[in-house]
Amino acid sequence: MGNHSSEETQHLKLWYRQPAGQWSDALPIGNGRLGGMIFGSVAEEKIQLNEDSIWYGGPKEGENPDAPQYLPEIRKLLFDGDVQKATYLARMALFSSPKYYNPYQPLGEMKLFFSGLQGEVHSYHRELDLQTGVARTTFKVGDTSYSRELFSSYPDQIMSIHLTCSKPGGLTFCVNLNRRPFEGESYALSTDSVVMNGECGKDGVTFSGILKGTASDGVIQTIGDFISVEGASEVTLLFAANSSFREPDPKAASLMQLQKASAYTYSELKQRHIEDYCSLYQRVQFGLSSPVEVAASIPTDELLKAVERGSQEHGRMLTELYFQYGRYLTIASSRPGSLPSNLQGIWNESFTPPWESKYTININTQMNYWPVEVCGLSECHEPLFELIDRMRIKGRITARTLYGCGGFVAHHNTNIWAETRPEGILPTSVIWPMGAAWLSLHVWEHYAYTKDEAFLRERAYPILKEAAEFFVDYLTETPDGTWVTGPSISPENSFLLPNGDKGALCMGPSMDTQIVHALFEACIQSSQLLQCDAGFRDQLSERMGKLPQPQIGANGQLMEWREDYEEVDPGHRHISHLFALHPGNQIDLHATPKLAEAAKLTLRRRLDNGGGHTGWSCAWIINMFARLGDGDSAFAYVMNLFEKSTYVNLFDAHPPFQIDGNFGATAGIAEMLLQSHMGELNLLPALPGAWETGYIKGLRAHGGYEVDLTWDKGQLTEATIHAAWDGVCTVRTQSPVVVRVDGQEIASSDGGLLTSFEVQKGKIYQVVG
Ligand code: FUC
Repeated sequence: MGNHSSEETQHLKLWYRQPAGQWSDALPIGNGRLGGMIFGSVAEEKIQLNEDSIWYGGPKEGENPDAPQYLPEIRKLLFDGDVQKATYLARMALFSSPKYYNPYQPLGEMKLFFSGLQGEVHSYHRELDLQTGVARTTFKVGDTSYSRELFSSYPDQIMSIHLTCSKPGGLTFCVNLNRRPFEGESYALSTDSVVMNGECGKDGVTFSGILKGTASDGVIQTIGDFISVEGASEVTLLFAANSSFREPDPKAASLMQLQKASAYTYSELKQRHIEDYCSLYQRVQFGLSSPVEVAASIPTDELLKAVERGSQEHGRMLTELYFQYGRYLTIASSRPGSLPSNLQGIWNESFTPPWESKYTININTQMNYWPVEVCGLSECHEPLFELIDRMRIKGRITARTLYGCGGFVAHHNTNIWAETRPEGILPTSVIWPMGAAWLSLHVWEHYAYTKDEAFLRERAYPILKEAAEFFVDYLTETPDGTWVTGPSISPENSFLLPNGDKGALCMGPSMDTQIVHALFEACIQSSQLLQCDAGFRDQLSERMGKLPQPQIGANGQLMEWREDYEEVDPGHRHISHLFALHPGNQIDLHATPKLAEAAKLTLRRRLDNGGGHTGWSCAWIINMFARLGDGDSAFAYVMNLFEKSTYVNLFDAHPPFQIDGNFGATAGIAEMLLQSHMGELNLLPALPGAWETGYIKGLRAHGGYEVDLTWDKGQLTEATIHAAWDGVCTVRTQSPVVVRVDGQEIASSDGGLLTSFEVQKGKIYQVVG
């Protein structure tokens, strides 16, 4: 995988000619744990700060103790069609107390007040360089140049701000840390450091952030709770923050990190950051033949405006940038040792953020992790696995208390404490026992991409097995002999009953059955690979045979529920019953064409009724069209996302900001170019007409493959497949190909579209169109 030269990648920056006017213009940096939003203001700079473990309040239990008593009655009412009464009872007997989780909150703000920056500012430029993970603000006052460089370092666990001025001694400013509301204290810790200590409510975490300054010359001292710098030419500020979630003494931990980081010069710290960041970021390169110099010359807000006006050429430039930005945001919000990225990644300015900025696990958290494997960021999946492992502990209690079942269960939300009880008050979302099952499929996906057998044995299989154990106990037999979930819902839609009543609670919504199917399948395959648990495997196979099959309804659509109900909102943002199409694989264009046709109609029906209006919903639709092999429609929704659901800093708009759309669309773009979920490498499965010429290098696929693709005039010119294991590789192409290794032809598709060939670990295979 060749590294592309800086001329070829100079356009991979978000940049602007003015400071951020509002939060969604500011630029995000992060090391998985410690995040900043940089405004780039000249005289009064603000960096809004986050640390991933700053959540309000402590862990809680709240499962409804009356659930087991009323569960059979609720199920019976649902089987009898009395949805209203079942819902009435479920609200009292199944919903939790307390009803809500507490929010993820900001750590605070760092503010810099500059003196002597009067005069006209010109040559202003602020940027985030995706090639290095470094943000920069530069400008001139008169003929003096100022520069500020910022990054959040994973190897050194600190945020660094480096300020320079072309005029010797030209930097005079003060800087402090603040938070509002603030239960805590801030004060000078020493002559060059200030500290902010705080706490997050009853049983919540305590935290400590420390800022330390170093100046090349001039005077540095503390005044009040400020660091004051007078007449310096070059200043480095290092910021560390920790909470009691990980560190028993957050202040000592922050001091220790600062002490270690201070042993390096600024340029060493920067080098260490760039090396670490590039080791992940540089694995994938992507180009759609945009003229690089032109792309580099257009500020990001203007690029977005050009796309909003419908320019496809600008759309291609933005697609390249947006795709790599999605990868950047993954690296910046999810690294081993951090929490998984939440509804806002790690970037949140509000003490009462939308949906508490938590983990919503009926689509959103899963979507955050769709791009990681295929986009070469497998390690960034780890925080999610760590959360799932912790959810097993609470999830066992929820399974037993609420349903009298073994295994572990979670509902549609979780939080820093890995809680699993039903959360919220809306009957359209609360009672949905599928959160753990869906999340568990991520460990299986990680195995599919890496073929890491130790991971399968030690991490993945125990999670999959325990998730499946719940359903062995929990599924209920219907009068027609199939086994279903319930009470549950189809997130977060409701249906119309023949008598005109509305309902959401039901038995056996289609999505649930599809998730159980995928979970049992993963568990069966894992136990075969590991040669263990034959008895349990047979039990799962037997149950799997009795799960309801996907049904086609009166409108030719896939049925969302067991009955062919009308939807209350036919354009609903969730298209849950297409789980089997994406991210599942029970429905496939080639393997199950009739169901794929029904899936297409289902999608069309949703869209004709206004679907896809939230950022994440639009992003899911890109992936679904990609699975249906419809590149032009997938492309239309990429453009739709840019036009309707993208802020100036390219954050996804639900609205407001929700990061899932960034990640979902990044995955969708990859899905248009490479798919491997059916055990074959499907090359350019949904290439849109608008992406006539291009390349992508370093994508990963099931089976441990690394794949580079180039295409021209809409046709594959060459695919390079790096095999990580011995085996048989099957490629699916849009037209016949030949396969070569070491210059020798070893296979050809003989006019067909599937080509199989033996591969050896470490060898590189050329597939030529
Ligand atoms: C689900 C979605 C909403 C939102 C929220 C965080 O409830 O239906 O659109 O994304 O999660």
